[in-house]
Amino acid sequence: MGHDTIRLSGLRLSGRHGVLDFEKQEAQPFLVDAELQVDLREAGRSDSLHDTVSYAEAADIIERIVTTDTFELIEALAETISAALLRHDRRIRAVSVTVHKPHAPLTQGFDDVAVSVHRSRAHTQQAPAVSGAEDDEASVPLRDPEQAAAFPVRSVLALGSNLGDSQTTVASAIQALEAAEGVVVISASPLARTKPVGGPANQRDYLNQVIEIETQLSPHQLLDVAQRIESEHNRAREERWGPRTLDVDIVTYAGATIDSPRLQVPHPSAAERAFVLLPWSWMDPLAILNGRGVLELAEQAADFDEVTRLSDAGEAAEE
Ligand code: A4P
Ligand code: MG
Repeated sequence: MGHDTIRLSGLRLSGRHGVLDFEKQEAQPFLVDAELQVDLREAGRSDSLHDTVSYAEAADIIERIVTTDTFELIEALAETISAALLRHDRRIRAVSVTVHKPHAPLTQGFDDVAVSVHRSRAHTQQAPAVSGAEDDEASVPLRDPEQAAAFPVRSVLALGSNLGDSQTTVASAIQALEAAEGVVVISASPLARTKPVGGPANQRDYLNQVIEIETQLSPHQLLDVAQRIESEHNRAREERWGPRTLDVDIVTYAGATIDSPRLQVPHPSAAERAFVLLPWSWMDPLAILNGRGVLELAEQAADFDEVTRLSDAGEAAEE
C-alpha cells in the first residue's frame, strides 16, 4: 500500500554545524531533503492550498533551523527539523529528513556525507507520557501547546485602540512586542480605521492592525506579554467591549487549538470580525483561519463595510 507524499529535495542552505570550532564560526553548505507523508486526496479534489501542507512553509521552517541554530551533529539537525515539521501541521503523518554535508572536514576526497531520519506521529504518540529530559525528543511532535517551543512558531496578533493617541499607542505596542524576549515581529498589516463593534454607543472609531510574529514563548507566556504591554499602555479594564487605549489579542498560535480558562486560540470571535480579518488579509492574502481564507471570511463579516484601509500612517494622524 502506498501513501501520498510531498517531497522537497536539495534545499541549499548555509549553516554552522559541526564538532570542530571553525565549523561553528564559518558557515558551510548543507542540503536538506524532506519527504512529508500527507493525505493529498482532498487537495487533489479541491485544488485548494487550504487542503494541503504548503511546501513553501516547510522550506521556511527548515531554513530557519539550519541557518539560525548550531548543532555539533547533523543527526541533531535532522532530528530537530523532523520534530519541527511534525509540530507544524497535524496533517503531516510522518517525515523523512536527510541532511547532506558535502564539505564535511574529511581528508579523503568524497562526494557527500548524509544522515537520514524517519519519524512518524503514530510512533511518537506511543512513547510513554513521562516528563523528563530523556522524553524531550518524543514529546516535541506531540505539540503540547503549553510547552515553550524549542524553535520559533508563528502567531498572529490583533491590536486595537480607540482611546487617547491610538496611532502612537499601536505603534508603541508593536515596538514593545519586538523588544520582548522570544518575540520577533515578521510583518505588520496596514492600519485600519474601523467602526466599533459591540459596546456602548458613541465610542470613537478604532484603529486596528494585525501583525505576524515568530515566537519561542508558549501561548500563555505570550498572553502574559500581551497583557503586560496592554497595562503599560494604561489600559483600564472597565467595560467589556468598551473604549480602550490598547487591546492585544492572540488570533492564532502555530496551528494550535487552545481552550483554557485564560486563553482560547484561535481567538473565538476573530472569524466574524472584519476589523481583524481584513487587515490580516492585506498583510497575508493567503492566510487561513479555521480552514477558510481570511478575505472570504471578512467579506461575510457584519462589519465588512466599516473597515477603511489607511494607506499610510499620515492618514491616521489627520484626526
Ligand atoms: N482571552 C482569552 N483568549 C484570548 C486571546 N486569544 N487573546 C482572555 C487575548 N485574550 C484572550 O480580554 C478578556 C480576557 O480574554 C483576558 O483576560 C484573556 O485572559 P480583555 O482584553 O481583558 O477584555 P475585552 O477585550 O474587553 O473583552 P473581549 O471579549 O476580549 O473583547 P474583544 O473580543 O477583544 O473585543 N471594534 C472594533 N472596530 N475594533 C476593535 O478592536 N475590539 C473589541 C474588543 C470590541 N469591538 C471592537 C474592537
Ligand atoms: Mg481582548
